[in-house]
Amino acid sequence: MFRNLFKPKAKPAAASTGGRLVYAVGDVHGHLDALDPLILTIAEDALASQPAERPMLIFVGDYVDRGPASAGVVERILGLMRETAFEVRTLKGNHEEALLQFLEEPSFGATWADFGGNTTLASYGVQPPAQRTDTEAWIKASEALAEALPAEHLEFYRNLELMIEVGDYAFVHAGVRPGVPLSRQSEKDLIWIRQEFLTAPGRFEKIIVHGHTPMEEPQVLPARIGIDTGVYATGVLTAVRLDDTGPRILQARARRAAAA
Ligand SMILES: [Mn+2]
Repeated sequence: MFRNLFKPKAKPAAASTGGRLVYAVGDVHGHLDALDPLILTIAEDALASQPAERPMLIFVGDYVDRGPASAGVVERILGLMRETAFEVRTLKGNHEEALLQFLEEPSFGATWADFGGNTTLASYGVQPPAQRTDTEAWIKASEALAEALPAEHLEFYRNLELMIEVGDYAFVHAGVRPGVPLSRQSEKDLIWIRQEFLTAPGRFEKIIVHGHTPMEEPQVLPARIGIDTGVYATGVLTAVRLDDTGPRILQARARRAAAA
């Protein structure tokens, strides 16, 4: 009779993607040499998984800056969109915001250069100014970038998403502000937030899958999954595979040594 009172608690169900097979790729930062092998690993995994529906391939942003092949990374993602193996979805990172801001406001170039913008300019064949304070040179560089950017790339940067929700998961670039509903998060928080999000106690409305703050190891936690492993410093690019059985980490290493 008492047995009913002490029934063991049902094991909590694994978080769900609504039956969908989903892959999310961390911050690529111009490292096509790590993206290519990771895409291969994901494609093999997807083939072996025999999903009922076309798998989703989500990128969490920060395609450009720091690594040597920013333009090449965007070109590769556009290629994946043209193919139909995956439903490709792309989030906006703070580095893409910086690129767009530089096109509007050339004087921002000096700031952008401080966090890796010069490598993006170079990847589009634009010579970065020799002196970071040379206003005239930044105006010329901004005009040169506008000219060098293929229309498809500009459209790509302008149409990036801020949040993608799939089942029990929400994918964003940086994180979310604790205590604010997902539907009311600000763009600034979604692409820039760090400590207030990373140290927040408890859970959010959904499990947040994010990049932006590099960690040596991917972080698979009850409240969030961090997949930025700082490829430009570690040489390791990380993705997470999600379905109704839970998360699994997939990684690839850059072929060339990581830039210092
Ligand atoms: Mn970022």
